[in-house]
Amino acid sequence: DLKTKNMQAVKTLGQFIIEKQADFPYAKGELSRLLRDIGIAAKIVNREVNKAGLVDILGDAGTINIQGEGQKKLDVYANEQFISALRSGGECCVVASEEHDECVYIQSEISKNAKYIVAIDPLDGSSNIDVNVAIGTIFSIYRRQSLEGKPLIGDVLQRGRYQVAAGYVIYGSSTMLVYTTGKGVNGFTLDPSIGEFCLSHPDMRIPKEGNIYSINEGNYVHFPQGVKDYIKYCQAEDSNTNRPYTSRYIGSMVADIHRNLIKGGIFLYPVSAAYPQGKLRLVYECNPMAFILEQAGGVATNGTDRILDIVPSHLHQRSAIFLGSENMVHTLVEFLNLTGNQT
Ligand code: P6P
Repeated sequence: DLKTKNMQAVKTLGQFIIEKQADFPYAKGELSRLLRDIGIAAKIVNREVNKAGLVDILGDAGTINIQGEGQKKLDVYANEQFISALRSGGECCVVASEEHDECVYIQSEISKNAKYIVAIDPLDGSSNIDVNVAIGTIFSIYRRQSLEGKPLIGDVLQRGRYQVAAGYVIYGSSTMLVYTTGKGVNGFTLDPSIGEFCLSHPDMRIPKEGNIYSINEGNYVHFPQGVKDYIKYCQAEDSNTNRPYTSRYIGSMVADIHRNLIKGGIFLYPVSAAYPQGKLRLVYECNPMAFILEQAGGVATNGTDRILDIVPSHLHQRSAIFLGSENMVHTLVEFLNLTGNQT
């Protein structure tokens, strides 16, 4: 019957991770356990995000993070949850978090020689918490290069192309976890009735064409000329190329990119007067999102280079980013090349 059929159709994140472990012949289960630990922390954070309006977890924690931004209690809480899950899971030897100036080294007996490194933005878009807009967690996983002992900063500042896995959680109308281990992208929706992320979006692919462009047009006057020209291109009438496009901008990176991944589109955060290097962080925002979008058939660039090829020089460095449907990003790059001034 339908109920049995539905029960059969449900595949939890845990079952999926174990099933896909077979994709990696030498896997001994460390990455599987690491992904499971992240999934568990995401469920705990989700519980607090969902009641943020009800308990005194809104408003400022009275502390300031490296970005000089007032920390909302929820992003401090999320940071603590993910780091403690990684600490107790024993598969991660160092965490680079948006909420910490320096790396957090996990030097317990079980973790100090662990194989993996995690870079994470525990709660991105936290300025949206108080207005009930979807927010997200973004994570990126590398294999350590140094052999043992305290990890080196070079273990953390690896090019995005060396990511072993990357994913995000979007705490929206439903809570989803979307991740890749380099063999495609899969999306899981949290079923609160069983407390499990269940496979809901297998093998996600971004449409090559799209008609959504996402950019904060309030910064228009400061954009490079090529970006201005591309925005006018998006707004021009041309039925042959399905223009004018639709403008959609939530102001929460995970939400904007998740929508474009499903519907097709381009997300743009160019340099601006306020952010001459771009606003979004290379290590724990741009690289994981670029890995996911490429794995879904999309493109991610800073205007001149593939995001995943950029050599990071410091933990919190920023980058311009243009990512999404292949044909849209390619058209944007043509506009940037026409004017010669990249980003
Ligand atoms: P702006 C949220 O603060 C964030 O870090 C990203 O989630 C989002 O894409 C971007 O900043 C929005 O920035 O300048 O448009 O408000």
